[in-house]
Amino acid sequence: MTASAEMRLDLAPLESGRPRHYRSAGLPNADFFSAVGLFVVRGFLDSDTCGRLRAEVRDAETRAATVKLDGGEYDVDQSTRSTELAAVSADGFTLVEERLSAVMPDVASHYGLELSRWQRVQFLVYREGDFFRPHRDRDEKEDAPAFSRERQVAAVVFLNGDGDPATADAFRGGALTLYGLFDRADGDTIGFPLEAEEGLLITFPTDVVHEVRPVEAGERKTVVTWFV
Ligand SMILES: O=C(O)CCC(=O)C(=O)O
Repeated sequence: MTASAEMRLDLAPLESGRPRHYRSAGLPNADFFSAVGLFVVRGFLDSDTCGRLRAEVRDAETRAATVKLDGGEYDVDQSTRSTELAAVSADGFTLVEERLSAVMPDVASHYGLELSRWQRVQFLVYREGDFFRPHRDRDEKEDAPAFSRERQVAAVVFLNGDGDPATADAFRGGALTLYGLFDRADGDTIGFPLEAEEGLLITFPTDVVHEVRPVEAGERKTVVTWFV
């Protein structure tokens, strides 16, 4: 990115008398993704809840998450997705689902969609080196599984954020990176990495290509689901 492009990213117009800052530690933050039209909520989960869910994920049994293979079937393929799914308690699910229920009407009205429910929530943990290569969350092909075809809006909640894992339950690297946010010929090739924050919810239409870049240090913990 050129220096002038960075300047444009960093400062918004002086609408309210002072600029909004779209970056803090070097990556575009929640304000930037909100400004380009996505529905985001800071503090969607409070810090105590995030701490409790992180502890559950840490202590839970985990198994490798699956991914859609070339033939259309779902299986583990760690060259495409290296991520673990954590089996947290029913209470853990309830904590997140109460918040999803409260926010669903706002997500629906933001994107002008009718949403009726969300799919089974997944608690994900990415350890050092883990990643999820660029993909879309919806497959519209007629022979695609119904669960994939029906997905309208993806939701990702961060249980921890970017930071120094030596001093906090945080991680480095592992940026959720979204492509095609701008309507220009090369838009699909330009990815914007999000600065992760504890408790942040980010949503995006399921045709948006996204990836999780390799985690460099620490453990990255997120909760994901899809509104349908
Ligand atoms: O963990 C994340 O930030 C996103 C996970 C993801 O891309 C997915 O489950 O489709």
